[in-house]
Amino acid sequence: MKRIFLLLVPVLLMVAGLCSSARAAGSPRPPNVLFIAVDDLNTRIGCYGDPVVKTPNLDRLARWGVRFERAYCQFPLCNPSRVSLLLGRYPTTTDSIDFARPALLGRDWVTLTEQFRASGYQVQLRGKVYHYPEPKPWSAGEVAVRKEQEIHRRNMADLTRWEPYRTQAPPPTNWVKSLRTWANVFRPVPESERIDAERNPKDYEWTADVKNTGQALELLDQWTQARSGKPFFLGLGFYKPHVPLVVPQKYFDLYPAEKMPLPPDFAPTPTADDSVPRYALRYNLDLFYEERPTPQRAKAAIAAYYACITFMDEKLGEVLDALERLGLRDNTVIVLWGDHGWHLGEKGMWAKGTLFDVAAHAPLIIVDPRMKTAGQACPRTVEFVDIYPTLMELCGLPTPPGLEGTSLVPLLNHPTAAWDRPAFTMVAREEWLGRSVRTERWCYTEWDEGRYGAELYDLQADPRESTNLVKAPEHAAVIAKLKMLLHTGPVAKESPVRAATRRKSDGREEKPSDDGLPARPRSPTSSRRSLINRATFTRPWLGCSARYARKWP
Ligand SMILES: [Ca+2]
Repeated sequence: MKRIFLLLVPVLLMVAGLCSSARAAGSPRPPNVLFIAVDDLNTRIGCYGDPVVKTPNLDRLARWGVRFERAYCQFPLCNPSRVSLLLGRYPTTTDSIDFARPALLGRDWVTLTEQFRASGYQVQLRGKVYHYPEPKPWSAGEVAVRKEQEIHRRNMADLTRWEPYRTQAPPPTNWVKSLRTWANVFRPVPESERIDAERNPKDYEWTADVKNTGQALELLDQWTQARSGKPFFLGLGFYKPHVPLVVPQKYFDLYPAEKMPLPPDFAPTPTADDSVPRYALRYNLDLFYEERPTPQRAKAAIAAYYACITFMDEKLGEVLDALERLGLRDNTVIVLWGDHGWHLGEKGMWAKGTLFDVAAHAPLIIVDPRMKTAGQACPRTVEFVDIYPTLMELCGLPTPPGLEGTSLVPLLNHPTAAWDRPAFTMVAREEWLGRSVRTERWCYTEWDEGRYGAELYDLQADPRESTNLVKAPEHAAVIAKLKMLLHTGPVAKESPVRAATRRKSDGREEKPSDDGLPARPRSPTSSRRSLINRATFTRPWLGCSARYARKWP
């Protein structure tokens, strides 16, 4: 009991400090916040220049605020990206690099939503904001947090319950085998399924978006009528366009498959030239698992992704309409982000989990009705860890210690102002990381600190990252500078948990062979982290080009 009290003291002091500072400032009521997360939404959006998609409401939102043209996630996978954003720390700090939730217990980390709650906001979340339900804050006390962690651990241990909204398939008995049944699904909702979905809306992602949007509208109505004087923070997370790419027929009707453009570097399997380290490629899982799509199949999948975006856009429009109808637009800050990018056939890959721009780059739109920059685009390089401190500044709340991003308010005021911060994105392979640093011109990536290769792309001359310049002597100075950013910057450190894993595995690690490639993949271990990372990368011969298949031992 005494320990719990001691743990709570700093939190109580902090909460008291927040309340008193807000009161002392005597400032007008802070703005409301509408915080919109969109699962697996890349920048195939009208206002980002996509010529095919129909996104009138995303485009409307961009006209209300500032659209960040070069925003990067910290990790191109749902859970680690969201954990990083909502804790305001890089994945090397959170140590969340897969589907596991970080251990918040005993750490004085305050999540974004908890910080708003502690600051007197009415906080409600609907849909997928965190990857899992909102974590219990440390201030809830040791017993509550431990109980929540135990439930989470059990859920993770039981892989048949993994992401339960994926009910397109029967309950899997094996996580990898289950991919065969739920992956590769892209089609309109059949009539019979639609009826079932209405009867049991929890089971279907697209109806969950309908339901959650309805609940968000009810909350906005209630808060407006209640006139409590308290600002609100409404988090709304859309599941679409995450797979399965299934929405009603009318959205598919907008996108005739035969008219969909294929990327110039489309290939039936993950493909890159020999200069690209093979770890840069990722085995297709969400779409075209164990399948080599024809151009026709690939176009049909692209049409389905667009259909899902337009479906989501329509739901977004209902919320924006409500803000206008209820007179909330003038005092509501809006942030919309997609949790990472998404391959649609580029380099023969589908979905997420690579460090190429198409997977690391994601949409970010921030609206503050007090600003004079509505409708402008910001060309500077920004990161998702910047969102937390930005919201603190926009709402006049104190920034908790330990945040690793920088407030974007200077860019919201002057979108083309000078800005020299790079963006860091990482991804897990086996039991180590690939790390990228991006500036406005360059992207430099190292795989396991360069042990398994490196890449350099000139994003201005080669936005599709088709030519790896890492061995070009004329770029040695640029590489040295970028290498320094990776090795001395905020993601250089290895988290304590990962460091322990590495020390444990060092004894059995095989030395790279003469060509710098590992002799063979490590033998499977029983750890869940290893299982998931291996599932997303091992057996590449099933998905990679023949060239890569030959290289793999
Ligand atoms: Ca996602």
